[in-house]
Amino acid sequence: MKSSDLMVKALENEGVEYIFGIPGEENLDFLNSLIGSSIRLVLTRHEQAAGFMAATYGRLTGQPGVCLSTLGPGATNFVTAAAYAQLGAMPMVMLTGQKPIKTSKQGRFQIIDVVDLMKPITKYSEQVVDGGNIPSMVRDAFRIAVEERPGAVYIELPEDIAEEQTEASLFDVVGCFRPDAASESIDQAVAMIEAAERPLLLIGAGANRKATGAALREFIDKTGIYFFNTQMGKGVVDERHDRFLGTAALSDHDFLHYALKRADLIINIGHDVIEKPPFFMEKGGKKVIHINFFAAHIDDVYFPQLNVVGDISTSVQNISNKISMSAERDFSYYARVKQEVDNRLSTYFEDDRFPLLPQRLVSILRQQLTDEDIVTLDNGVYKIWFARNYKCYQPNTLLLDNALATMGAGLASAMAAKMLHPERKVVSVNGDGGFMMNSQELETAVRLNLDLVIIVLNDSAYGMIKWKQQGMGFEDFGLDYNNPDFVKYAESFGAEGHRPASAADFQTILDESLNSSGVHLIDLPVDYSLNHSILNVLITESASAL
Ligand SMILES: Cc1ncc(C[n+]2csc(CCOP(=O)(O)OP(=O)(O)O)c2C)c(N)n1
Ligand SMILES: [Mg+2]
Repeated sequence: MKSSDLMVKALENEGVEYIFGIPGEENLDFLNSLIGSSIRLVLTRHEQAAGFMAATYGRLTGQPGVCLSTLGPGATNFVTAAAYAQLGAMPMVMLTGQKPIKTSKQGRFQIIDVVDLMKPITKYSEQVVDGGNIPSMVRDAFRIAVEERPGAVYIELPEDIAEEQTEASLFDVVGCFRPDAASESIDQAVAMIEAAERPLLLIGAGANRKATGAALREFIDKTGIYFFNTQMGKGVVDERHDRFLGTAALSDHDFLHYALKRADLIINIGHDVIEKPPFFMEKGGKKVIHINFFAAHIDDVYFPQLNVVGDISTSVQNISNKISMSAERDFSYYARVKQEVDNRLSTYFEDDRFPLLPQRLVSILRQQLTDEDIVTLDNGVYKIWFARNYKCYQPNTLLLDNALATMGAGLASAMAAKMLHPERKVVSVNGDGGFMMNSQELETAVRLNLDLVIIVLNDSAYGMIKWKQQGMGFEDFGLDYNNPDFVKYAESFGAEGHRPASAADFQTILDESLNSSGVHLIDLPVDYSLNHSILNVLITESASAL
């Protein structure tokens, strides 16, 4: 068999459904081998978007998403997506071509050492030097990509190897059960929780990777312990729960941080320090139990006293079964924090000023979407408003990146989410800056016949950095730009463009867009004038007074 045929068979063997990417001349044998395959090739208009789509596929399914590019320039365009998958713990396999490795025909034209380039930002980076190695390399790459902590892997298939014949045959895909935590660690966790006076539960990204919600809910209901989450841990437990304290979106001085100051123990489920830390440990301060698939990575701000390493859901179940919260605990401070947070989060939910406040956008979306519908975010200051104010009712229904926190991934992640969940509504919320970084994918979305609503928050600026600039007392400088006419821009791709003129108008347009087919872009003027006064000033003042 031709080695490129074997590569396609090996990917089919792994259950691959889609390959996202842009082939180059060096992938032409592989491309030809894809003819007649069950794998669907999804062409994008930039490799970065293909990488983001593959990573999101991995994030939502737990199985690696696969992306393809040519050598040199195509491969370098994967770099940001590789970092996104690697930091965000999303299983992803990148496959690129390379010039022939046995004989050189074109000198060093387009050749860079991609295997070395990818090493620091992947879990595995190798070149295929013989077609006979394809079965073991592919099997191993997929195993490594999904193994906790999941991430990006890279395989380079040079064009002379791709066209070679090979006798090799595939290996069966043999899964494995995740090990359970040792019972000693469960006993120690139970003892620490029982001895704590004001424990708090934190839910992080790791808890969103596997089904852990039911076990966690049972634990919370049984113990009455209050919980909060990180941005990537949103939705694991329904945020309408009466013990939910909120999402850690700001770095400090939010209500949550004051609640955290009172806690003597944090039970940390699935958070690791790659996601922006929701709290900082101090020597001699509160204790932390780290419950995750792997032991804690130690950092100056994170050095837990106990590791409970194993399947998260089973660990939580086992702790629930053994724990008895017999002593009376005074959770009244947490109850007050919850009351205050809930009141404040909804302050501007009905405010109809236009341009629209981000708080109002959050409330309109929450009203118009069902429990399962998905919102994806790019990176900008609205991410803080969504993380704090948008309540998730189900896991992975607010997809945001709080690990690499790159701009430009929002639209691609929405496209992948819609492909995987055609029955759900998907809304992609972007800043005008982040949207323009990969807006060419409007063509891909239209070509794929996706039903998508894309909201572009128009402030003609890199608003997030403006907000930071103001917070640091600097002069307003250097962050404004002009936008294209987004309505015409959308229309030129064959999408529908809308420009609301009032809050009511926006609600009508959103409703109509959600309930009709095709790609809808809504150019939404946004009012960021309260960002500084609320996020930097008001919250700090009122939270410290509580
Ligand atoms: C690729 C990349 N470049 C730069 C940044 C730094 N950065 C973070 S948010 C931001 C501005 C975002 O502007 P926009 O998308 O318009 O959102 P806004 O905050 O204005 O709503 C910048 C430059 C980043 N996170 N990623
Ligand atoms: Mg902006």
